[in-house]
Amino acid sequence: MSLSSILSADAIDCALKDCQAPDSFNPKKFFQLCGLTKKSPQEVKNVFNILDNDASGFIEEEELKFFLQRFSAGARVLTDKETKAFLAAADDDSDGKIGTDGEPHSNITFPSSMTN
Ligand SMILES: [Ca+2]
Repeated sequence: MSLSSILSADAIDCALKDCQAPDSFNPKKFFQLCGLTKKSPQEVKNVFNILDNDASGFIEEEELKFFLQRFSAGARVLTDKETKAFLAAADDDSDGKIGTDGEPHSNITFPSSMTN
């Protein structure tokens, strides 16, 4: 499965164009622009699984850095500042990675605060 089978190419394009400049990335706005906020919990989880490149059940800082490139190979990498801000916004329990601790693996996804 790829992100383009879940999200429309136009929406991905629009979301990537909005954050072309370094340090302009805003995860919540990106999720809105790429259409993720309108997707079902299962579809959001599918996106999470694609971004979790090593299938660890979490999105770690290293995976987050290449977040935009998972949407389009030609996109830039996130700056350290953006990566840390993204992590801080999505990491509910401050363990340095995205995903919910203590939940069954099947429930791990983005916190709803990011996708609503
Ligand atoms: Ca991972």
